[in-house]
Amino acid sequence: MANKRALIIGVTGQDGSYLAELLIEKGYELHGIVRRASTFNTGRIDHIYRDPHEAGATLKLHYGDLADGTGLRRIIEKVRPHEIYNLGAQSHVRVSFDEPEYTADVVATGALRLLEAVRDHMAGGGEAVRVYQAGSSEMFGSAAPPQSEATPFHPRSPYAVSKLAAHYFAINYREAYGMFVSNGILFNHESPRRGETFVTRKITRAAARIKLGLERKLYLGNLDAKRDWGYAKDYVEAMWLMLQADAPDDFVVATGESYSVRDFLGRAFGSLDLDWQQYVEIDPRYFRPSEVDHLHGDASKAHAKLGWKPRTTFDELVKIMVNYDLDRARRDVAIRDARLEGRSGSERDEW
Ligand code: NAP
Ligand code: G4F
Repeated sequence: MANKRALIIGVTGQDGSYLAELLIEKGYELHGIVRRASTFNTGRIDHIYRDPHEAGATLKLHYGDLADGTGLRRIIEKVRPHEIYNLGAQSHVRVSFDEPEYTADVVATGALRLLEAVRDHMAGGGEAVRVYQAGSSEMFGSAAPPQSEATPFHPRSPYAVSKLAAHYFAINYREAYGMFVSNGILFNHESPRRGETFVTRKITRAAARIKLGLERKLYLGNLDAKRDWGYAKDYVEAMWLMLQADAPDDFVVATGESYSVRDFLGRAFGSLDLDWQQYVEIDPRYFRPSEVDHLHGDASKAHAKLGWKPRTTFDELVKIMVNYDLDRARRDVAIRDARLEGRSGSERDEW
């Protein structure tokens, strides 16, 4: 493994950060693509990043964007990766209804830009590159559960349509050019690093803050939707396994259990001895123009061919997330109290 180089697009995201930890542990020379932002956006990988001037730096970062094909090509020429994990995306389904063109550009055309860059790199004499394409259970949309690799797709959002285009670009580049491109069709996976506007993290964060008196209400949309929720740390192992297989293929990655948003609320608030019904209100702005009602994956192919299985149960996942958010909320309370120290009574009331 000593000389294997990997490039992660989307290294600053939830999955990118767990995959980075896994690949470093496996001894890869690891490179990541970071989007330019006006503030630091590397919070999820700060713990593994070292200043490149320091000895032993294991993760090298490059500015790049899936909207910028030329930049992607330059990075690939420079890094000469053996494996590329394309995790970059505008990944929020509700937002994709507000920004459909941008979502399609980054998610669908971005994947195409990457495949073209890899194709040209190899045609120009570069070593063979294996590509992982981050597909989504959203592509199944309204298809009846349980969903497997054999289930016909019926996407229900601009995000899902874009992911499906990327999925078929990957298959086409496999068939047309013999490239090693594997599609992971991952069902929802969560963690304490999940973005705060996805429903699970929104719930665990709010439950913890309500418990400590930092917030009073949580506004949500459709509580009836059912999802097959797993733990992100388990799922990045499946990504890696796909690129170690003898041949490229498509794999569903899921737990095989599904729960409603209402179930998640009950577990998260219940674990803090709170009754969620006293705190949750419905705000129609969180409804989607077209919803995905029920995702429930069948990952038997990944189990049989990759030896992959989820390790973390639904209850363990909820507990991991609630405990993390409770610690964060305690820290916020401590910071608030430190600020209040020394203020007069009326100043405290204003705060
Ligand atoms: P995430 O936390 O939203 O991370 C997305 C990553 O993509 C971030 O690093 C983000 O950078 C980066 N990115 C956004 N726009 C980009 C652009 N134009 N060019 C390059 N990078 C860009 O998502 P995640 O949950 O880790 O998911 C990883 C991938 O799997 C995504 O493609 C997602 O659509 C897909 N997926 C996720 C799930 C799930 O349940 N988590 C399930 C199925 C599929 P910033 O940090 O700067 O925003
Ligand atoms: O947490 P969500 O926003 O995740 P969603 O839409 O299932 O998408 C996630 O999983 C996909 C895999 O299937 C990924 F491809 C995608 O990138 C992303 O990671 O919403 C889950 C459910 C939905 O049915 C939504 O309508 O929760 C419902 N929901 C109810 N109230 C809410 C809310 N979702 C959000 N984000 N915010 C709410 O207030």
